[in-house]
Amino acid sequence: MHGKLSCLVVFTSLVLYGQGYQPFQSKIPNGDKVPSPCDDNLWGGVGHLVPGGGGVRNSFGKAFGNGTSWTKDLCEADSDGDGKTNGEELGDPDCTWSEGDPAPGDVADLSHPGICEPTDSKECTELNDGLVLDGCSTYSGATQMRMLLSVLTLVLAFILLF
Ligand SMILES: [Ca+2]
Repeated sequence: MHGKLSCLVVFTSLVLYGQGYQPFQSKIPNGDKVPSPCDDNLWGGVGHLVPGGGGVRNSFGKAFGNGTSWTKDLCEADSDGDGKTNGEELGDPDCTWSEGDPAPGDVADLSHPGICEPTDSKECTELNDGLVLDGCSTYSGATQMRMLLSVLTLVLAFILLF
């Protein structure tokens, strides 16, 4: 009885931790390969202020909206204001990609569509307005809260088990 309940709790915890951005990654070109301007890691939650996704959205996330698709308008827009269109940043400069197509472009040429780069330029410092600072501090905000919830759930599962 306790075993089944614990499994359910662990499963729910993992689902909660994993959700947030993954359903959206497949809706934009190279959605799971967007580099972080802060380090060598990927920025999984492309539309969010923190790399792990969840919480407040960045300019690209706001433009993307809720569950919409990769439209020509979104592709041609420059959401972060750095002079490159969202399509150029995500490897689809001609805006020909559709959900389900193979990932376009060269991974090495990708950049973040919701963060003005180079981040240390004067214009980008203003445009990003603290965004990069938030994102570059590890486990801030929503990510930290979700990790805490997962750990608490796991602890509860072990208490129930033993
Ligand atoms: Ca841009």
